[in-house]
Amino acid sequence: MATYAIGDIQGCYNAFIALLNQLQFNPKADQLRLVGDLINRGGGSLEVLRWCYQHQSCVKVVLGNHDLHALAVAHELKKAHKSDTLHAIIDAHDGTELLTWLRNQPLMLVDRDEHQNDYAVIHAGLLPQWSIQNALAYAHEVEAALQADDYRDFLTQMYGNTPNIWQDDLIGMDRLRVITNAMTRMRICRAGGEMEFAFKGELQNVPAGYMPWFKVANRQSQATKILCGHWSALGLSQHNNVISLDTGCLWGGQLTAICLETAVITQVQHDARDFVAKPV
Ligand SMILES: [Mn+2]
Repeated sequence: MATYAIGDIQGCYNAFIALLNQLQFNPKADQLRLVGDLINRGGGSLEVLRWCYQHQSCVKVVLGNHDLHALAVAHELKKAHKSDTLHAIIDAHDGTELLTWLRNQPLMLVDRDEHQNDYAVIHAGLLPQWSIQNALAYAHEVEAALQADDYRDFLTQMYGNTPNIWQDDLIGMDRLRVITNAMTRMRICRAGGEMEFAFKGELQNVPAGYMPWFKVANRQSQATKILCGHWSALGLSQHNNVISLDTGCLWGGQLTAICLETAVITQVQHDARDFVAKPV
């Protein structure tokens, strides 16, 4: 029995299956944790989503920015980007069922591996002021909005970069947007937790005054192992008790898994069949 966490798949279904084969993943005995951005940009988004839906007994996922974007596009609340590959899901006979399942997934997981060690999973990051327990409660606030009857209002208003800093007394959509942006989009912030969203580059090019979110001194969540993705230019990174697993499979890199019980890393190369030809 083993628990594996896998980085951003983004619709790279062939690479995903190759990685499961490499792991000799056994759905009856092993467990999988996916760090979000299951779909979009890669050509196999529908197949990845179906696999997760059909393997709910052995896989838990958290939502990434591309997963939330897919929900907004599917409900015609946001226009698709040129590089989006969501039509196959939206047009599928089981598309509504799959997207309803996706909308009911969490933003954050806190769980215990087979060796009884606690770990947390998020797509992007946690703000320095947030303890694991507080962050989990904040994630639940967004999940409640996603699962409410008026979830379309949330999907419409979640876009935007402000406010860029947390305050305990934030209310309404401002509060939900800060939580969503930190957990699904943040890569870097200032020491005080002010987020910046434009930077997507490599570690050595982080703008002055900013740092990776996991390197902020006295981060309140630092005692818990955290698994995340989202920052492909960072590559596989294990610092400050944070394991970042997005190794840019979609961009010609690898898809990466870590076994939580043994810390063994397994990687497969991207599969060109997952890439969608650019429109001429
Ligand atoms: Mn992402």
